[in-house]
Amino acid sequence: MSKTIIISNRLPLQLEINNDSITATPSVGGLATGMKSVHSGSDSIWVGWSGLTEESLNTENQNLVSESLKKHQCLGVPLSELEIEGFYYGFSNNTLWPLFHYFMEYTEFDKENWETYQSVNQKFANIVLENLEEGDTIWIHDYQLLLLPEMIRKQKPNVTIGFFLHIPFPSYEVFRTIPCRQELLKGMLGANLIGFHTYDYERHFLSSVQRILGYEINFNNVQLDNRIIKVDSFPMGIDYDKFHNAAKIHDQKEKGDKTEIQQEIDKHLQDSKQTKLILSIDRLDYTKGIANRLRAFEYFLDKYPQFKGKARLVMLAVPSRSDVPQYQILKNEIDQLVGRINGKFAEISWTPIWYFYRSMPFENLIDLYTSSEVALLTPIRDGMNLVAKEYIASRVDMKGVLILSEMTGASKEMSEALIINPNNFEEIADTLKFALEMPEEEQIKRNSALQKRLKRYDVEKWANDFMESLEMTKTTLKKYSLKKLTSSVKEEILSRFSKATNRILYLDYDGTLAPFEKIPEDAKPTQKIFDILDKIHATPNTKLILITGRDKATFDKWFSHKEYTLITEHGAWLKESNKEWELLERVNNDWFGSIAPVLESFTDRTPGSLIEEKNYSLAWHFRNVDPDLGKLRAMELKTTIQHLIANHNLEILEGDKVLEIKVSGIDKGKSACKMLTGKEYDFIFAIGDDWTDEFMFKELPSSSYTVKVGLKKTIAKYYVEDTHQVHQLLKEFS
Ligand code: GDG
Repeated sequence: MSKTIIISNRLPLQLEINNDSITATPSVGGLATGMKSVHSGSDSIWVGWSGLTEESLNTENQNLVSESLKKHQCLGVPLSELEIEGFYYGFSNNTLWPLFHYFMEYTEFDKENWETYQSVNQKFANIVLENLEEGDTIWIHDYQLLLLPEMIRKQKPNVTIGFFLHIPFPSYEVFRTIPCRQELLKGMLGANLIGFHTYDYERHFLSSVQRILGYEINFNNVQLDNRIIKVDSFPMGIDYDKFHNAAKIHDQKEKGDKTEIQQEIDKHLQDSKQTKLILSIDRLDYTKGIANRLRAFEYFLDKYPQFKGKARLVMLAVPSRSDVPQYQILKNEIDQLVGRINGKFAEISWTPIWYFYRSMPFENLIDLYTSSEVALLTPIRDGMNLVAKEYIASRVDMKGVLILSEMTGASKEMSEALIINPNNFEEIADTLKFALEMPEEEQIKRNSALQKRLKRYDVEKWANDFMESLEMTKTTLKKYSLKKLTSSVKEEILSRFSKATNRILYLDYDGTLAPFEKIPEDAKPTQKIFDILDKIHATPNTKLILITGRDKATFDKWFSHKEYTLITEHGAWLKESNKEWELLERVNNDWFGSIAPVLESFTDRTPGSLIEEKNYSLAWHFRNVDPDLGKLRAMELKTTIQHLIANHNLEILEGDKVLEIKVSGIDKGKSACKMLTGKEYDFIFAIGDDWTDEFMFKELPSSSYTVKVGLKKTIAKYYVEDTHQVHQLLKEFS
């Protein structure tokens, strides 16, 4: 039976060794809860690190750990202290975490850590591969495992892999600074589906893929030669019912059943009934903007002194990654700030900040959520921020005001909250005042809309949506695999070829016989290409035609010493074996004078673009232009030229990163068909990669074998992946 393999850095369990026994407690975090619907029954395993290093376990313990993990359908990836140091603290948290959160000044690139990151990802891959069976689906989580999708795909090309990034994906300008940018992107692109929390992260990722790897993007799909990768946003939700129901129970508790913290809070509120609580909860992390929040609170008390004694900041900072130096520095900074602000404002009956540096049990979290009139969450950057959602879900009476940083993923969905810029103290202070004074009806109105959305798109819905989307990628693949030139189709074509008495083959050049180069002149035919073509040409009763959009002069230079038939400029020129060039169509170029200046002005304004002047057409190439600018300018150019060409008998042909203006009525389809007159061919074959080759596929007789290079939309009967596969196929013809 096929299963789902979930993979994350840490397993969703807390292990504890007591003498010779191990206790495993399931984690209660958002991810573990969300994946419950996916990780249930016997058809799923979860692969990850147990949290115990190899050094902390003897052989006996190791077996106990494995057994205990197995009971929870988990599989451990054993990691040593050194590996945790380089992979987790090093590359994941000292390089990727700060970079992806725009803290470039904290980003260190250490070659050894990068090597450990690669080898640990490979370790994960090996364990997954050992346990992978036909039909299994894989879901990989987060920034610690960016290389894993590709590592698995290399060994199992057809497996279905989903990848979800829980943190932001930074803009291209930031991402490009990391030396191993190509490896990271390629690693992620091993997946079939890549998910982010927001559309912004999605478009940043796509922009990096396009600019760094030069891959084609179609809407939200990355187009590779042999695969299409879907990229989409899935804003992660919370276990709404868990928080809402816990808050309901909390509100009904008798005094004696209340937690110690709640009793303390109640006591303080009784003493100072007018004091409102402003809540702040985060892991202690520089991305969460805790220090700024404290400074902004100080600014608020200075600006609006009437709130002294009337508002209190309750700040829970959960210890995190305390082995990383930046976190130790931050801890000291916060300790000092809290001390200074409390010292500055404290009165006998009131201290402005209650500060907890620890992790609290779930029921205390509910105490804080339900007791605080305001939640002040001001991350500098945050992938999503689940605390914001949990606060709203816990407000059973629908009162309470959420102030949320616009730099969180959650702010994109929670527009009824008060959205602030975490760097603007003026705005934070004014918003705090506004929140503390907000009428209850308005609070209820805002929160009811928020709650409705959080309840509907909860974490289970999120996980199921992702899995459904991943499932759908299989259908897309199937659609393409129907046209794939399989070995049986290949055999059929070859057998028809050898049995035929009169054969004709049309071969496109750029992107088909030769891969694209930055400068068109660099795509010269290699000896390998000549060898393949020579052999086909030497086969009796076989007409070999190279058919191209290129200009006559280039093909003349490259191929006139051979006897192949050449058709250039989409069919304007023909050169039969051992004959002179002849004009196939009556064309002129007296229109160049009115169109060329327009193309020149576009070239001047578009770095990287170039004009190619052919005998009877003008081509504007934008392969080396910034991809977005290229598309934009091409659109602009089309519109500008449209009314100019109306006066001449011209048309615009859109090729792969090129716009060509030429006399209308000339295309590869028409010229290919002309070559069929006067002779009966019982084997017709055409191959090409580009939009202009579609004319050929369309016009040639339906019995022809038509083949597209690359997984693009086509009317050809079959496709092959790349020029390498073209060569393989053509070699077999000879
Ligand atoms: C990463 C991304 C993204 C906090 N203190 C205690 C406690 N918590 C729980 C909260 C919440 C979770 O921890 C924190 O989640 P966040 O989303 O706020 O932040 P990260 O840990 O940084 O998570 C983030 C998330 O992944 C999911 O994709 O939203 O942007 O950085 O659930 O309730 N839980 C308990 N005691 C505490 O003291 N029990």
